[in-house]
Amino acid sequence: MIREINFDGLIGPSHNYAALSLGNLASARHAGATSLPRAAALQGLAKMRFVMGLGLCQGFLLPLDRPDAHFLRAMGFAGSDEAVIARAAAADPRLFAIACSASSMWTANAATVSPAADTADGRCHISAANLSRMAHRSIEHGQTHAQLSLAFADPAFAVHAALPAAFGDEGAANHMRLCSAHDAPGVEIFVYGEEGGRFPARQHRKASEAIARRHGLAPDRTIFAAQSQYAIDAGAFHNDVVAVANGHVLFAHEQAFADAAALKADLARLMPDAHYIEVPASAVSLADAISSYLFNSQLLTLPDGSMALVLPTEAEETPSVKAYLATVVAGNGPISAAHFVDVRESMQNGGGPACLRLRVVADPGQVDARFLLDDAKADRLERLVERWWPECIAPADMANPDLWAQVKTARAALLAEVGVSL
Ligand code: SUG
Repeated sequence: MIREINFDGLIGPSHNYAALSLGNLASARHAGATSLPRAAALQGLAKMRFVMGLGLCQGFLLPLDRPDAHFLRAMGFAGSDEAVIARAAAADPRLFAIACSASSMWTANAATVSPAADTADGRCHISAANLSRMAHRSIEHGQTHAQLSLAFADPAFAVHAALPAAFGDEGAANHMRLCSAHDAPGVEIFVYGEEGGRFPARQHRKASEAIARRHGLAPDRTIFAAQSQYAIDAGAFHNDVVAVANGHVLFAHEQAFADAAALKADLARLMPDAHYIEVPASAVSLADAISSYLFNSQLLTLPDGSMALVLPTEAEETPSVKAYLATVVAGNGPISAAHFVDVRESMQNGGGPACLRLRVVADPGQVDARFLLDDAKADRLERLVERWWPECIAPADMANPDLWAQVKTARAALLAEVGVSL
């Protein structure tokens, strides 16, 4: 049966705070902080369990090989992997941090997914994202593409390599889909940024257009909408920081889009029963929306047909957001529950519940079962994380070769447990 499967990024053992993402305020604020990779991965697994517990299908993607010795070799360091790592760590700590990032945990940036019901050839199309605007993220797509090709090897899927780097593409974080049911044809909305503001605009309109073309989407069911410069300048480095869609609902901040009126009109024309829930700045300021990650929540259709939000605990701790959510849940609108999960380690790098998952609408029977989760596997993964993941990484640890040996061993143990070689 076709259903929505959330593929969360299993948080890798190299998770650290290196302030690598210009325009991502949480990442900048945690420069120099000590990370807790073991706690981070356990928080991520607890979220996956929670969503499974709501009766939904859950998958996961594996962390990439870090430090990335191929990248360091390309940057001129020579020798064995150990030598390359030691030399880069000593010569250029900032460059080395790029090679170490666990940023592939945010699988909303791994790819853009167009379900089979939307595409010309009736296959589910998945395009790895080039993430070319941030150096540490631009080195993800090769390994990500290889992993997606393995997980979605069935002919029901068409997995594409990333677009040329000249056109920044950040994957599903800048893509929304509205539909009457997950397996019915939908309206796909591609949200892009325009240069000229305080921070880099990460999603290029031409990249969005290329994805829509290669996925074979019908032009009359596809919308391209610009992010508001105001939102990017305020720290909405991806659209999913200020908007989220599911089923016939689009939940967005009033200041998310350059031309919200045009988006509403397009949507009303293409999907008359769409429900646009716009949160006014008078109820929740853009600053509160961004610091709490109200919109970086998972908006889920539960097995009984109702809709629930899975939000970060930071949303509950922000008075304006808490008050707003109480009215949403109490009202007669489509969202009837709000649940809070602790993903603080990821949040401190600007990644909320929605960043940590890639939605794929498909028949779970056509997905490689090694990438699907059940309670027994979650138990095993938790034991493995407890055993192998470093407890903490402080800035001074980044030059310690023993840490990187442990990180490599931890990932190897995970791949062996899951039975995947990548
Ligand atoms: O690309 N943070 C990520 C957060 C990605 C959030 N994803 C979505 N919104 N979908 C980013 O900015 C910080 C890494 C560091 O600073 O160490 C980082 O890459």
